[in-house]
Amino acid sequence: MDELVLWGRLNSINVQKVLWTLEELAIPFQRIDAGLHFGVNKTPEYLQKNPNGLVPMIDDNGFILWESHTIMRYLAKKQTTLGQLYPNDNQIQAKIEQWHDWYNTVCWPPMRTLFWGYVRTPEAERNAQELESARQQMIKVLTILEDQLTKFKFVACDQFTLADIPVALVAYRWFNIPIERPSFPNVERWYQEVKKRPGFLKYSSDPLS
Ligand SMILES: N[C@@H](CCC(=O)N[C@@H](CS)C(=O)NCC(=O)O)C(=O)O
Repeated sequence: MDELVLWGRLNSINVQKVLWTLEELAIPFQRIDAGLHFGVNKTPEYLQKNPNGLVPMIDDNGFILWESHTIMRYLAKKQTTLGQLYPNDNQIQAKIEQWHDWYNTVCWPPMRTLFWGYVRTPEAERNAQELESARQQMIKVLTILEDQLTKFKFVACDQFTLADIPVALVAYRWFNIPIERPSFPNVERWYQEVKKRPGFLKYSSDPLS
């Protein structure tokens, strides 16, 4: 059986979600750098597999899959002996999917603005008003997360699951950009916990780029 192939650069949040999941599940894989200055993702060969021209994408023995959260869930379902990340319980799985959708629609958009503004835009070109509005929006996002983490130890339930990974990668960005941050004690308590996971340490502890 061929080793799973992952396309994507190491500094992409969506690629990091998949890398962290692969680490948790101890799945062997090879990675091909793709995206931004690496190119690859806009070539006709790549676009034939993923017409969006985005990373990550995987090839699991000829089975092509894109969309980071879908890839994470696919990988977790493959490793049935290690089912803790995506427990075989319809309601817990639905909660995990709910937080994945929430990440896409509510959580990431303002964080993306802050990330691109502070990390990938020269200071002189930053739009202060847009950045402040995104910071305010992120405070609302974190208020929702704080409320959830007051009731549960982790994002979806009382155990670490696939719901924690994308949100922890957002938290890493939030805590590492030069902005004023109000205190969210339960988010901070949870973040200290998820930061210890080997997948976080291996793939998400480099300076933001
Ligand atoms: N919804 C997609 C979004 C994928 C996406 O936006 N990927 C970005 C990197 S984080 C990308 O490919 N950007 C173009 C590039 O890197 O060249 C997912 O979750 O996988």
